[in-house]
Amino acid sequence: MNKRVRMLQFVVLMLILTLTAAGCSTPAESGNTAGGQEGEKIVISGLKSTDIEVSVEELKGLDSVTVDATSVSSSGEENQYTVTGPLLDDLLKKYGKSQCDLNGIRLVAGDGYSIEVPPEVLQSRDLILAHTIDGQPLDEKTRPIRAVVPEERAMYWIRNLVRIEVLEGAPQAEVGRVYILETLISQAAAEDYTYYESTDKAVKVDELLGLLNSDSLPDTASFVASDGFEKNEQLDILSEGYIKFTGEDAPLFLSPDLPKGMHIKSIYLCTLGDMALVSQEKAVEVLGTKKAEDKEGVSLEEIVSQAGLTGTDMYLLTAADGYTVEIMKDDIEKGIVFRNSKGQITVFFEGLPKNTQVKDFLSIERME
Ligand SMILES: Nc1nc2c(c(=O)[nH]1)N[C@H]1C(S)=C(S)[C@@H](COP(=O)(O)O)O[C@H]1N2
Ligand SMILES: [Mo]
Repeated sequence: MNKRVRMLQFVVLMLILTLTAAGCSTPAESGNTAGGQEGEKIVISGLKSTDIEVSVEELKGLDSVTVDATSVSSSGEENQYTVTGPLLDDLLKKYGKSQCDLNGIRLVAGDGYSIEVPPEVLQSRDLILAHTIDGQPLDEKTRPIRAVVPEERAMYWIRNLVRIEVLEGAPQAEVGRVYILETLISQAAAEDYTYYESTDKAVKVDELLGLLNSDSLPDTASFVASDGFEKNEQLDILSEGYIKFTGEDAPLFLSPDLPKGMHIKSIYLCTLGDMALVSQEKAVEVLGTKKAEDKEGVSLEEIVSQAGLTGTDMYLLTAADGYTVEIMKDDIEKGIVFRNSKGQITVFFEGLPKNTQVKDFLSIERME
């Protein structure tokens, strides 16, 4: 009985396959992998003055490598794959470029996922433009190409790769002002945000950026999470999302419109051109605390140096209500940053006059 049912299923399946194949207008040409779709291509921008289109056919014609690679997701889940495809570097060579000379690339998928691959990764790893995985053509959500970067986390292994943007590599600006993320967030309108089963509080990134009142925001922001994870993201993408500041993984960048893989968990540091944002709460986790009189908090000196704000004789500290205090370089080490009983992030200087204490501590900047 069971056998006959399966036989019947097989016959029906074959019939469907035959009919579907017969319905196709153009017969597959030789050399076209079964299941491959005609006209599949990727676009490369930033290499020449105009975009370059590279067909999957063309990629299959290049020398290819086949390697066993393990992908590791952000949650630690591991998957083994045997991937086949040309190296990005071999493709670049056709245009007189080399992967290790690039200042970064952005891989863009058709499903809204995208990720920047930094120069350090480009210099030390192979990037395979996989057209075949485990001996099979790619499935619907993975084609036309999956980028595979063996030894690097799966966030770079982008499925449904449709575009490679060669980036210019923005010159690294020196940080001149450091904001405390919690105080900045307290100045924005909090909204309820339901994430999985819990409803937490979130603010719009766009509103936060507005509070920075900078007339020259960069194109990209660099993040460091409290577990050491690093990632760059485009401001255009960030502007569409939220920072969830309560509950699981906070401070968490997320957006209802973005694939989950683009969320950034436990943000410790965010650098935006000549500005840096630091989470006091994550700084406590990363740097630990010290005591000054009856207060316990993170060393201001350490925050300033982690954010890259150095080399000045005088600093200006600003509170959310506009209160300011000037502090000499040598006194910075006396400062600790803590959350007071009212929940305000506060900076306190051991041994300095009481009016140097700044409640709702918003920022510290270099004074010229
Ligand atoms: N197109 C596309 N590619 C993607 C993603 C995505 O959402 N869309 N997620 C990335 C992330 S964050 C991870 S961890 C891996 C998951 O890959 P796996 O299914 O092979 O484990 O795919 C990466 N590639
Ligand atoms: Mo991921």
